Amino acid sequence: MNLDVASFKQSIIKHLHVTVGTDENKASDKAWWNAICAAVNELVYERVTRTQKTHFQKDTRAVHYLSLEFLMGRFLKNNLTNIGLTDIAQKAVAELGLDFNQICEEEPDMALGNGGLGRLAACFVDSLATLDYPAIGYGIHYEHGLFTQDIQHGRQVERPDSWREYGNAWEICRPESIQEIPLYGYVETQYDESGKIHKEWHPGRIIKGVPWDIPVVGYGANTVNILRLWESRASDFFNWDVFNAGGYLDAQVENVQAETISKVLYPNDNTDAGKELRLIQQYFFCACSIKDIIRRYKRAHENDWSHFVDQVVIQLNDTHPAIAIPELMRILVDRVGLDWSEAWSMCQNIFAYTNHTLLPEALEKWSVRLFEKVLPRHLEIIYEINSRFLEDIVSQHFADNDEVKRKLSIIEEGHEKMVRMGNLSVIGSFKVNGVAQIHSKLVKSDLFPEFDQIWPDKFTNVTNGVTPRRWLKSCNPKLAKLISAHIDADWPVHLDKLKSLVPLADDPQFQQDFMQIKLENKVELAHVIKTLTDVEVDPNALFDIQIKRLHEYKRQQLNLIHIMALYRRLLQNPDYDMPKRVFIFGAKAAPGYYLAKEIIYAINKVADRINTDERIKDKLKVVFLPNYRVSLAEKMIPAADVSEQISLAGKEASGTGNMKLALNGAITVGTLDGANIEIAEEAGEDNVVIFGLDVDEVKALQAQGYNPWDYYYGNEELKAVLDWFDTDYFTPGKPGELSEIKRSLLDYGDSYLTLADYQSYSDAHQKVDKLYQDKSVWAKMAIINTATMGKFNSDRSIRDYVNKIWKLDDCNVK
Ligand code: F58
Repeated sequence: MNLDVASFKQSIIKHLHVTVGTDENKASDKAWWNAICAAVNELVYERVTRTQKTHFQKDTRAVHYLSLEFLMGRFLKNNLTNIGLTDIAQKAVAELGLDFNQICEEEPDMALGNGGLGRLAACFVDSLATLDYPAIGYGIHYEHGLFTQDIQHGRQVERPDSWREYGNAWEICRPESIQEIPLYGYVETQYDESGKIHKEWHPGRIIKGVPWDIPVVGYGANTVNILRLWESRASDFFNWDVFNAGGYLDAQVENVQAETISKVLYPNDNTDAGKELRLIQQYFFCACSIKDIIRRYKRAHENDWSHFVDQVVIQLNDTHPAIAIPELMRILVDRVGLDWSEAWSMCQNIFAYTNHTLLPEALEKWSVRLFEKVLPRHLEIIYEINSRFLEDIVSQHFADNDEVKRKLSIIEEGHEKMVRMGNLSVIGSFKVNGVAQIHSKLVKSDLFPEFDQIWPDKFTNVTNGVTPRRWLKSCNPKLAKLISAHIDADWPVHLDKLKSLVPLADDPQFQQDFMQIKLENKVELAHVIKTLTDVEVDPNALFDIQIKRLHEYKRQQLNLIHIMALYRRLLQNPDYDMPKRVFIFGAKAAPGYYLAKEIIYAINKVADRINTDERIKDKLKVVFLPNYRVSLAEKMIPAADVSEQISLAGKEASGTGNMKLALNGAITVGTLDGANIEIAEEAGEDNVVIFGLDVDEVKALQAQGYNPWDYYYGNEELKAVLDWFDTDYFTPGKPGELSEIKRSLLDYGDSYLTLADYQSYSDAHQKVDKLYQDKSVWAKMAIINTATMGKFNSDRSIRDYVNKIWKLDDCNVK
């Protein structure tokens, strides 16, 4: 980047005056932050235009990534990193007498997602731009992203998130590309002169979709793609009718309803909300996006549809955008006038679907009744897709097997008829992928075995990845600098090059440098902990971190039980041999997930008791950091010694936090689940600590009949810890306040085999203690972890998508 400190400083001051409308004497940190963003945008916007012009001129094939969630986090540091301006900006800001890190704290996280799935989408758009692929992300411009979490008296309290209350520096409104979206109403069957049937949908409502574009700056900054997020508004044309009929107030009510669609992100992870508004959100953003795709296609090809499948590929991020399939059918058949088979063959060459979960409660279904009310024409189309599929394909492969037919049908028969979005997605897509090797295998063998029999080439794997720009270079600048001092500086785009660090793993000087940086990162995190929770922790202690959504299958309760066991051991024997340990949690629970919230409460109560117990001489500390989010992850991950990845085998599709932590030199304590398996393969078995049942053992135990009481009575320590939940030891004066956790593990059957894995988990931690006591052994393991995580670069994931699914060419933007 040909820009010097002086001119960047000038640009910031100019924007403070002309964009923010204030001056150096009055400016708050927020005003300075806005001015810096504007100075960055001056460079970014020009590249957006150039990128779009190049893609148009070269008439490139592009991927359209449809996702209900994009968990982008903050942009400023990331954009500076990607544009190559970090040093210059830091110097300019320092010369202005400001604290760069403090200014960066002014930026609210753009938290338009729940967890892994949304963050994956964010990493993918970063990689797509970095690798110069023509791509656009489509999603919803939620007014409120994921709720803010407060902890009050140990309990989670949700507050609305307002990431753009007073405007957001990074987005551009594009009123010229507004779309009108129909909803509700009825379908009329018409016949033309030749007797051909035509379906006319008379909607009961029209909603306006307003696009907001967020530039996505690739590393190296040639390509700047966009993320296009749709905001719902009342349609002018529709409201005029009501208004003219004298219904001013009614019109206002309709405005409110229309604007509700993009109001708020549903806060569930891994459960299906099943609410009307959620279906409308899904349709709203898919319909806007499909229209936008067609508008862009027509600019180059007018009404010649023969190149459409060559130019357009649409990736469905889970089943949430699956309604795009019948929507494209509707447009091609009802509007363009193509015949069914031609339209269907186009759809089947355009859509591809990524599955992110096997949990039954997360597999989306919509009641036929609801569908008929909201999207009557789409329901007809789905019925038609289904009957053709069952007649032409299923009967060919499974003759008269009614049971298979029932299972593969898009419509689930029963007390209430349901539309199965998973089946629709598989039938309407040319490729279906899981997100880690084991998960993709289970998608084929357990979730969709008959579909795999029909279309064996349809199913594939693309192991997830994370962007090393945000998750190493930008969040851990000291480690990034150390790495660049030893290997080619282009490792952020060729992450496999980290392998050249392997020989340094035995080098005492490198070990010392590496661990010194880890210590400095821990000192910084200790400050954050003190600020947020008032707990003091020793940076020399082992920092053990579990950060992810709170869910029973992720088993934060296993971690908690083990912490209680350590505490008990220390109380029984004050000389119990273990290194000083700090256990750190970050997790939001879905607001309606009762047990998850109880687990948060229990962690906090146990933390209070342990942290104030002088008998254990600070050997053990427990911290629950409130409001876990991307920007907090960026502070926690560089400081982790141990990464907790302890889901029940077969339940975590992949995980991506596991990759970020290992990349930053944390040792994984994990089950053979999701991407942990591939992390262990890459790092080598000696450099991770694996415990617990594997997928086959889980299945065998469940088949034989799992009885958690056997483990309770069979393990004296486990029994004592579980019984502790019934006392008032952690909740003085309130015995039994934590009992629900014990009940879930014993009386309600322990669905995620926590007790079965307990002993093995405890043994794994004893192994960790031993390893940590030898500083050189630990340093070597940590370095090897960083050095071998090259595979988990999201650039590699994107290249896999390109080669296996999207078949795109990269496009150089000058
Ligand atoms: C996650 N899914 C998987 N879903 O659980 C995780 O293993 C995987 O690494 C990640 O996707 C990326 O592939 C996930 O985050 C959700 O949050 C959905 C949000 C909408 C409702 C249903 C769950």
